[in-house]
Amino acid sequence: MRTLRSEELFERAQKVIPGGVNSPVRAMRAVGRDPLFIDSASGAELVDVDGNRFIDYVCSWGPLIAGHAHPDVVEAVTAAAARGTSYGAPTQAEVELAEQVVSRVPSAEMVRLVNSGTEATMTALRLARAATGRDRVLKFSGAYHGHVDGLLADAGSGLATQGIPASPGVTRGQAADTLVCAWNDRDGFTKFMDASGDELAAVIAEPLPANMGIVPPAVGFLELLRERCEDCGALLIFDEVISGFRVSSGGMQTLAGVKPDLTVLGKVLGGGLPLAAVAGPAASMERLAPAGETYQAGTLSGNPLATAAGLATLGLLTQDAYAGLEATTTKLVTGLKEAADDAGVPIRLASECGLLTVFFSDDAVESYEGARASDGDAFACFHGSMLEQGIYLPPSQFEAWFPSLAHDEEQIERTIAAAARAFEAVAA
Ligand code: KE4
Repeated sequence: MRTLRSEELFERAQKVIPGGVNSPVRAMRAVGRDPLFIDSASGAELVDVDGNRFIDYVCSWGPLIAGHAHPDVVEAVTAAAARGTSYGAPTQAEVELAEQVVSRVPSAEMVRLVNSGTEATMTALRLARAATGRDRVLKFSGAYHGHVDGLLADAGSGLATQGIPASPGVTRGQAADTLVCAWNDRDGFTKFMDASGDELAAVIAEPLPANMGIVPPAVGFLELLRERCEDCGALLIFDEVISGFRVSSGGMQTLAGVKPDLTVLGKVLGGGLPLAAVAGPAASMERLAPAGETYQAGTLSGNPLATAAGLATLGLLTQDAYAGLEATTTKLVTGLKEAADDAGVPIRLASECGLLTVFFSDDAVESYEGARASDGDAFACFHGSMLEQGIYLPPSQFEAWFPSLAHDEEQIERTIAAAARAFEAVAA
């Protein structure tokens, strides 16, 4: 079958798939262009259906920390597939993967594997409500925890406010149990917890927010969440779907030295196949059926292909690998800052090992409000210039670049050289 061109495929796709894509951000609407259809990828490189080659910094939005089509991952998945793709029965690989999570993630004594980050956060909330007998949860504006109805809630006006539906189809009742507080707002969070903390089943946070761009926690903020949840009996849930196994082997909770009550994991854990997880102390996790009464299930949960990809990926994440990823991230951040300075373009850079965001802003970005104040036109201009130069960046200011173990010296240098020209285009 002849491979069609992106624009032909997109035209066809829009007739049979809403918006022509199976996940909104892929449509590239935020940067005012149509999506590229990808034909293949290897290492740090993507090839689109028109044969254009790109250095990839989306990497499937985080899962491909070892790069595309890593031989170890391909071999593991191929071998697993040859033995059967799904049994609907327990397998050794699920036990081994759960043991790997327990050995890496400080808060994990037990693990339930599911198929997506959304399923994992939904399960974590249900566990917290079952454990506390309380209904309400608090999230932070700008954080994304998957498309769980109750978490698609926007902040109203003011401080920690009752959630309002952030999407048609989410009922006021579903949003009403979600409170929304500004990220890094110590006073707002403290005031709310003083007044109503004992009504909360959980506080859920990305300990290193990456869905408003990277907006690190202010010094002491994660400790404040921990302390106040302890005081009021709410569970602290860290959504480490992005930061887990990326910023360090034990995720952000290891870097920050703050242990949550439940951890949500995904992306890297599945190595590019559908796999996510909820992890936590046995006392909490054994509430899940069939050990306990809290129901949760999934036909393909822990399936052999995804667990094979996950085990192969985790096997590549040695301390040397993290040191290399850290070095790559630092080289990128340093080069991008210099290139922007040379072009006279004001940016703010936020990063941790394995991820970074370039905000087109002259002010510090410490909250979602700050991220939204960034210059979207400058971002779109930069993104377009980088794409033209063969650099494939996340098509949204509110996402992160995901360098991988596969990004080599030459590709980093090429990226920085392209950025110098792209910043010049922004400045023009
Ligand atoms: P999924 O249901 O998409 O597997 O995971 C949801 C999720 C949960 N928690 C965090 C912190 C997440 O970042 C995500 C999903 N991340 C987005 C990108 N920021 C996925 C990309 C997409 O939606 O297409």
